[in-house]
Amino acid sequence: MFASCLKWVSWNFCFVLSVAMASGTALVYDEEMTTHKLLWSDPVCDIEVPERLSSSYERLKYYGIVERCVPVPAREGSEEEILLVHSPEHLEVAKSTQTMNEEELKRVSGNYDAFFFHPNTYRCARLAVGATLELLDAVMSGKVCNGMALVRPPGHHSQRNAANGFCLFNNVAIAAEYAKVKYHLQRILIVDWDVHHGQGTQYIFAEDPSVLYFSWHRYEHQEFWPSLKESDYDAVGLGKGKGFNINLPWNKVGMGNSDYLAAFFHVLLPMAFEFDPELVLVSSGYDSGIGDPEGQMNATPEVFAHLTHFLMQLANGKLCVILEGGYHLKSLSESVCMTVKTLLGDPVPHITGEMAPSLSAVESFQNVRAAHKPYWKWLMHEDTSFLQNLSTKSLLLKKANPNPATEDEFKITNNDEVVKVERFLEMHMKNILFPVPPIKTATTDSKGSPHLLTVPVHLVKEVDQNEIKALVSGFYADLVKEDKVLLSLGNMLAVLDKILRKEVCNGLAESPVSSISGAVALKHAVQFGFQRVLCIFVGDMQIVPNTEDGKILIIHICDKEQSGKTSSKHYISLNWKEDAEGNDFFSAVLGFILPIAYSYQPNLTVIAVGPNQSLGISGISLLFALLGGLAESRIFAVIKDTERNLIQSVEKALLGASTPHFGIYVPPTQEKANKIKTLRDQFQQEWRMLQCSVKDEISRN
Ligand code: X5A
Ligand code: ZN
Repeated sequence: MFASCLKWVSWNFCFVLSVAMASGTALVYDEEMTTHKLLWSDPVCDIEVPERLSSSYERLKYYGIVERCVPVPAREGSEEEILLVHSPEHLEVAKSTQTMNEEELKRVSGNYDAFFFHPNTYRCARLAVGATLELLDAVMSGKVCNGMALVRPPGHHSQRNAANGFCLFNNVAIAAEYAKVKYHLQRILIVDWDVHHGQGTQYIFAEDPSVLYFSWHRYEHQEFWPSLKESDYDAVGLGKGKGFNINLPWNKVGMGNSDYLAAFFHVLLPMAFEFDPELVLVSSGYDSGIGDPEGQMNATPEVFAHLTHFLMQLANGKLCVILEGGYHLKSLSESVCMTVKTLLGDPVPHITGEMAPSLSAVESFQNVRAAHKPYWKWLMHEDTSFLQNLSTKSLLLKKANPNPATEDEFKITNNDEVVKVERFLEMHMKNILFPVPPIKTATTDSKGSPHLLTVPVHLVKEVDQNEIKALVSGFYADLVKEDKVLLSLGNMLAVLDKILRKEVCNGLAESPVSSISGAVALKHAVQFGFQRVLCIFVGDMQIVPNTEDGKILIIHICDKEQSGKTSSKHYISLNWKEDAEGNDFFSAVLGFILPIAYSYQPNLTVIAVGPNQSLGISGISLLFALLGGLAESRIFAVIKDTERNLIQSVEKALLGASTPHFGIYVPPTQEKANKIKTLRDQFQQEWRMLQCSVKDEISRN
């Protein structure tokens, strides 16, 4: 009976939107870049093979992704463009290799740490530069919103006057300089998620405050290549560039999805939002992914969908992803596909693995946060009193487990390992990929008032109120006496059902009684069979559903202390009143809400707003943007019907039609910073993604 009722309601009230992303995703690829190859035997360089490019592109074709992208042809970067970063001498050496024989090529290659020349290397490297700049132009001109360039040779190790680590010209660094000159950009963020430190990029921008460079990298207390002391967390930049170089060293191998996500929550994203870039460039190496012989990390391909999704919330969506490393062909190509799918606006797959960062990762977060405290407002109130002298790197933090397989042992098992991971990934991708609902967003409009992007729909009077009553009376019988309430609940359930049945990805219901609607929605989703429903409730809650069985997790954001209801693992109250001048909610979302949400791993997210909400449009938009990667992007908005502007803004965000503006960044006051810290301390044993410092461990040991 309920089902038929809902169906009936949905036919009448529910209308559905399918608007494509405003501007699309560029893909830059040129097969010629596969001609650069190693001509002699060299165990250091033999992993950088042409198949890295061709297998990535083949996989994109296999998933039908290529045809969904805007093809952008590569071109050769000009000498002038290369000279934006490199010395004339370096350019001349590179140019001179075009006519060399193998013996000469080998000799020149030997002048560098881990590089090989082929007669067509110079041409490929110029194509790599030009491909990157074409991508940048496509994004900056508004032809597309974002995009990826598949290039070889990679760039981030390359320095003003030297090739290094398979890199000849620094594609991403050239792009940043080019963007400064051509588009007068003043704030560019480079995110280097390659597993190696892009020391070339660090050197180039060390003194430049207009380029914020973030790199995480396998470090192992300086034992891992390129084994530089300046790859550690205390290299923060030089001169005017102090604070604009962020190094997050990984001191153990085996870092996984939760470590990478926690690094974004507790290190990169707060700085990135405070920096407020006009453009984001990704030095996109996938050697940080599972199976890679260089990285020895454990992150699975879908983590790159999440990372990409987060970066898409910056710089009004202007995001250019440029390939760097990645040497396990299957891991590389699946991860590339995850990245481009996300750029296209597809729902983000569920992240797998236990959501708890490792102790070693948390040590690194703590160190880099302490090192950057002088330069970033969001860290102003960071408690670093417990730290030993930062310049003498604590012995406590030194490698505890001297148990690495020897190089030889590793090489023997290497091939088995590659095949093992291939098989694992074959299964894994089948498990996490799911059919994208043909329609992105469902919504209703109880008033029939025109929306910016929606067609007005009027309520049909002949709704069978008794049927809706029967449905909701199972929940809160006394609240459904009014017809108006009843109708809005019927509407809400119609949209929710479309989401639960996976006919649409997300949805929005406006309601005169959003608090009741929210509560009914939670109950209904659980009854439908959803095991973990995350609810962010903004405003006064009239009904707090029972959360004891863990099937619902409520984070309640309200103005004043709720009387009677104390926080528990599954009901968390966050008293937060928005700042009048701008948005100071970043620290709460990144440092608290997001880590809890990822620890919980919901299969549905409900965001309910009103009445008396203590956040404005900017803060609420931030919630939608950052929580949108959870629950396969299954997100349901229930909003008080009088909030016209908010409804329009959320609708656009759900459709992916625009990146909402989050307002001027305001750092948290001491009081608010303390509030977050206290809550983190209170909940970090239960919701482990909250962990960003290890002082407890240190004092305990
Ligand atoms: C781009 C990149 C790695 C060089 C490793 C040399 N380079 N041992 O991943
Ligand atoms: Zn690398």
